[in-house]
Amino acid sequence: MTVRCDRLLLDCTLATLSGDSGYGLVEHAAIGWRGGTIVFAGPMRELPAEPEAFALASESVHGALVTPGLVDCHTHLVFGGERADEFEQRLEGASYEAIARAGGGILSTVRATRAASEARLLEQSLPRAQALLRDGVTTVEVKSGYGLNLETEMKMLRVARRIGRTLGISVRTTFLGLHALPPEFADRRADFVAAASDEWLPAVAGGRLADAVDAFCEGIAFTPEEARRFFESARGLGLPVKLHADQLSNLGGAALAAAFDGLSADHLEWTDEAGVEAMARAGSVAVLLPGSFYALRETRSPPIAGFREHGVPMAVATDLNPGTSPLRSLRLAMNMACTLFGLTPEEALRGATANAARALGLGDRGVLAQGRRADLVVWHARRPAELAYWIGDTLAARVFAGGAELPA
Ligand code: DI6
Ligand code: FE
Repeated sequence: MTVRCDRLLLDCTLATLSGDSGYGLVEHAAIGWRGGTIVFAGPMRELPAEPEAFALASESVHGALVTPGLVDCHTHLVFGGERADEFEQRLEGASYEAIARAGGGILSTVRATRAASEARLLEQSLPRAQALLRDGVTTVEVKSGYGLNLETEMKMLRVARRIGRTLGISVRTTFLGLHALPPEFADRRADFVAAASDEWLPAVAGGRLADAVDAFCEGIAFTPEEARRFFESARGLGLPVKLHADQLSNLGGAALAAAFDGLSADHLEWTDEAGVEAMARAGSVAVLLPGSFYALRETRSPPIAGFREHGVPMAVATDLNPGTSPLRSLRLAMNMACTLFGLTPEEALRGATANAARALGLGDRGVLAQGRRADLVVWHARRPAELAYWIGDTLAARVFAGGAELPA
């Protein structure tokens, strides 16, 4: 019996990313889907019928590269205002930590985010998600963390979900409950951690507003013990954890995330061998964020060789945020991961597709194969390495999410 597709693309150069390594390249390929699900991805000669009999609509893409829709698995793209003033201060020599300790940094964005109405926050945040989509991102993770009170955290998470519905892309939300200590809790750290863990987290989970939780474990933020307290509450509610770990110093964050079977540990510039081994045992994904490494002019690279050696899957994300990574292009993050961290273009593409999906706990996407979601991109490119190679501008020709073509 012939399976019929709604849409069939012919003459594709497919990078399926299926299998554990390699691009999964198939030349002279076709990909077809019905509803939101792929029903065929393979060589044209293996199509079970003539295209006209097999699909309601078929067309050639003339050899263009087709990949899974990109997945940006770590962003903070919902926020009020911007921090170009801090960019200027850093160029004059102020450090990120010094600006944060003086009440700027994250707290300055908290003030702007609290002050913004929900409609205004959506209006400010939507173009950032649109920029990602325009260059091939069909799934994006968005963290809260600029509210630091329940009302504003929930407002951020609702705005994130609305962005997904408005643009037709998938949005996964993460409750970043421990990001910074707000002024009303100054000198009351334990009370803040208790409120975030025992009151706000259950409320967010009860409202089904978060798919995971996250914390910022760092000298200028929260200790491993505080993060552990928060994670225990998340575990009790059945929510998976992610962690901003070992970005500016080694506090053992990677091992902490692994101890909670974390979906991922992110940043990881200072992660040591024990942290890498713990992640390998737990199956946690190493999310690399070269945008903040670049913007802060960091010099210590994450332990890429160790991740490779121990088989820790690596993902690449933008960390799109107003302070340390005002980066609105996942492809540029892929380029930076190659140039700054030494990833191969193949690792960068796997890191923005299959491994990024894994960092979000999503088993239905990130590769092109029968049964997976029909999230895919047709590129103005023929070789997969071009995606990490070209710098600036967009390269996506057509973007399909859940089988539907999205307006450019
Ligand atoms: N790590 C980061 O890179 C961002 N948050 C975090 O926990 C920075 C957020 C900001 O500076 O606004
Ligand atoms: Fe971040």
